[in-house]
Amino acid sequence: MLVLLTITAALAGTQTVRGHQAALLIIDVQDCFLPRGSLAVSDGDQVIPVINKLREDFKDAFSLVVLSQDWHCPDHVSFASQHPGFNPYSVVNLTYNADGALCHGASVPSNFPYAVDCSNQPGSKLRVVQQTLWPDHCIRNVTSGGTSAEFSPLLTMKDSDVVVRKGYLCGVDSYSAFFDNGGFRQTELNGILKEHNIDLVVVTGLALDYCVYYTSKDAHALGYKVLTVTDAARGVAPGSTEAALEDMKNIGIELITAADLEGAL
Ligand code: VGL
Ligand code: ZN
Repeated sequence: MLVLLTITAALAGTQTVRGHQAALLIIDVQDCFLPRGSLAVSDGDQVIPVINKLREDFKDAFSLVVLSQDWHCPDHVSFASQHPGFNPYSVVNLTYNADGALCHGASVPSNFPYAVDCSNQPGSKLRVVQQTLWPDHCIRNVTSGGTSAEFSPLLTMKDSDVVVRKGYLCGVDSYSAFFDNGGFRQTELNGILKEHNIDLVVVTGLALDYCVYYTSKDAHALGYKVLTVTDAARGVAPGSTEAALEDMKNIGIELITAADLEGAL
């Protein structure tokens, strides 16, 4: 009897999200993606109050809050500025060797830093990855101006939050907070979620058609239940945002609004 009472008391102040161990993932809510940022997402700042309210309303339900941070070298391979003759938003093919090193190629001239000569490697060992070229953005340790990688000062942050950086290798991009775009290496995110016995992730942030999309997809592929909160996210472009939403829905990722999640309590 006493045992039962104790358990009931311990559970009284604890919420869950639909009975799961839940983590809130806040993707890339950084100055570079916000108004005045060098890769500003339209209305990107409107996600901030929605995310702040979610974490406040669910503070007993999220056992973990993770913020991802796009964290690029000043001469990152995803920057159009590094590819002479190519403009932002054009798409190039990047080739990687079996070790995940960037190879010299059409848009990667021989003087490109940190690229290697792969001409003596068998083609079967090489991997081609499509890369959209972006304006310079989210440069590591830059704390002011358009390319600042800082989190928005308006975003609620707590000491217990975990920050996961991505895109920090100069020669490969990383949209997902789990893996780089070539699938060569993973961040610490999956390990952290496992340590906390998380089985459900609620995904929010920027940009809906890139980092939110690929993070949601990888989380789903890794076996997590995934709820992506559409009004706590914004896309870079309408066409790719529609396509991302459609793909997530087809895969079995649940697209919800913040109000739907409130209804789950
Ligand atoms: C992102 C493009 C380039 C994102 C990051 O956070 O969605 N998009 N780098
Ligand atoms: Zn980036």
